[in-house]
Amino acid sequence: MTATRQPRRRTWPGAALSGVLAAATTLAVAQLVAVLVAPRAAPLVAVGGAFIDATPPALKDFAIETFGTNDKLVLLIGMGVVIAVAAAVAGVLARRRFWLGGAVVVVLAAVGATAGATRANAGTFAVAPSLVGGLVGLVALRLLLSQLPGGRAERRVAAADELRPLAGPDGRRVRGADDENAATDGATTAQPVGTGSTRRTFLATALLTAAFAAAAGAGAQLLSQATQSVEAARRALRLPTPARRAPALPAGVESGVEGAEPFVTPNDGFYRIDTALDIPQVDASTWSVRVHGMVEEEIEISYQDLLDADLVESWVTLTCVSNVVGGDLAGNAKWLGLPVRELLARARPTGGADMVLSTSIDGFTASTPLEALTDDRDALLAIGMNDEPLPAVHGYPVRMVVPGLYGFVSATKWVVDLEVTRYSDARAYWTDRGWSEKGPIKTASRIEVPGSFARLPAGQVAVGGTAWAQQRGITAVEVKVDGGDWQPATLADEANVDTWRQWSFVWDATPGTHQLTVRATDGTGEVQTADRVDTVPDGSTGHHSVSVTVE
Ligand SMILES: Nc1nc2c(c(=O)[nH]1)N[C@H]1C(S)=C(S)[C@@H](COP(=O)(O)O)O[C@H]1N2
Ligand SMILES: [Mo]
Repeated sequence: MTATRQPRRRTWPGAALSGVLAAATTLAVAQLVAVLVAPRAAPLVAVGGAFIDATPPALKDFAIETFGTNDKLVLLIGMGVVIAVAAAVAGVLARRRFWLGGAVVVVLAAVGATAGATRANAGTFAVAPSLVGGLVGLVALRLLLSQLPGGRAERRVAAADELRPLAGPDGRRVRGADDENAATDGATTAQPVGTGSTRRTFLATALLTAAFAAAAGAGAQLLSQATQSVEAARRALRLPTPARRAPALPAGVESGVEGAEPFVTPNDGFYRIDTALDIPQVDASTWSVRVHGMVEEEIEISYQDLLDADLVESWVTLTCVSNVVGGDLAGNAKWLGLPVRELLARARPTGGADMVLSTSIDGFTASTPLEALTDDRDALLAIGMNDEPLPAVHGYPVRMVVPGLYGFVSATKWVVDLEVTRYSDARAYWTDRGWSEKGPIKTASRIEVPGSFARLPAGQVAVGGTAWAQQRGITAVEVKVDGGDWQPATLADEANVDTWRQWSFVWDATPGTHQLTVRATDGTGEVQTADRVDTVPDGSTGHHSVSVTVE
């Protein structure tokens, strides 16, 4: 035969691009629908949330240790990459058999819908974002592929041409549908094919689809901002004057070592750890918390009840159980709230109860020993943080703060329910994921200055850091240089036993590489253990060291 074959045109990049654009359209439309009818059921957020809930403790711990407070961003980026790859594959598959690629989209949409419907407090329309998004995505995929050179529209034209001259030389009719080269194979001479669809029309369609997805995404963003009345209400709030103010901080709570962490952690620099991919938007005017379970009297109080109550202010250092030795998952703030013991005194727990299971609006739960909520420590149902209403990420409108316990067993943000119960009857979120059911804070100390691997001039060097043992207080800190003796550090003033305590140490540094190690003694006289223990299941132990080079 004399036919000059056209160079085989590669269509997979266009097909892959079609898949990715269809996925972007799906997500953007789903986002828009979510803002309108089911804010917590946007597929990325719902699937990501379900993923977080299903994450084994070791992986969660790894994520926190590796990415810290960026772990959620990393998860979202990871999901984005996975979806993009799946979408590209779906595009290429759909190019050959539409239902193959369509099936990928359908499966992804089903996963999104299932996740949306099974999140805590999922609304009636929780499946809508993923379903509508998936449908629109399928249409976009079909449309894009039809415009792909060598695609459906072109093949139709080619098929029409084919009727006239040409069966193949062997008389075989070329089946257009799934053959990349249907058009060229069908032609006996090289002729421009694809009058119905050129690279240009495909690109135009792709651009239009991208613009549509971007518009839907932007629309969702704008709409959600317009409906974020919660943040506006939060900003307009004026906190009431406390019935009991926190004592003024002693003048010497800071060690004065340059570069050390501040004694009071500013709200925007406060560590954030939670399982919430999207920050719950809780309307304070409809918020309430219910105290029930093993109580003589059920109680429900509103935000206004809290504003009207005798609130107390208290300095408390919050610490995460996932904090590694020397880590920074700890922060110190002035909290304003109602002592939980006052609520419980009204509810009157019945005999045998030993735990309060607090539940967040997003389903997170914590198991706090009843005793820690009824003794005289300032366990608070908090509404204020450093003279501001709680920031949304830190639990607005109301969270728990319990001195002496790690956050995972006590510090429930966006709290809506307190059930008085027994450890033998109920389990908390992390208890089901390999962590302990109780979490008293272990004595910890860290060197903040100098930093690890710092290079320093010889001579007097200011060493400084922080130590904490909430509820017990810190009574001594010691520093060791290399293998030498423990030497006493100077303690900064103590605010109270529930806050961390700064310390400083003047080191006469000599040239060479040195290791500085710190340890603390708590108010019971117990010296911080050197035994290195991992964070799982109930908090790390071990001494913090830094290596420095003195020149
Ligand atoms: N609703 C909710 N509250 C939560 C969590 C959570 O995942 N969800 N995490 C807890 C953990 S593990 C810690 S350490 C503290 C952290 O509080 P912060 O983010 O305000 O620092 O919140 C606690 N409260
Ligand atoms: Mo935590």
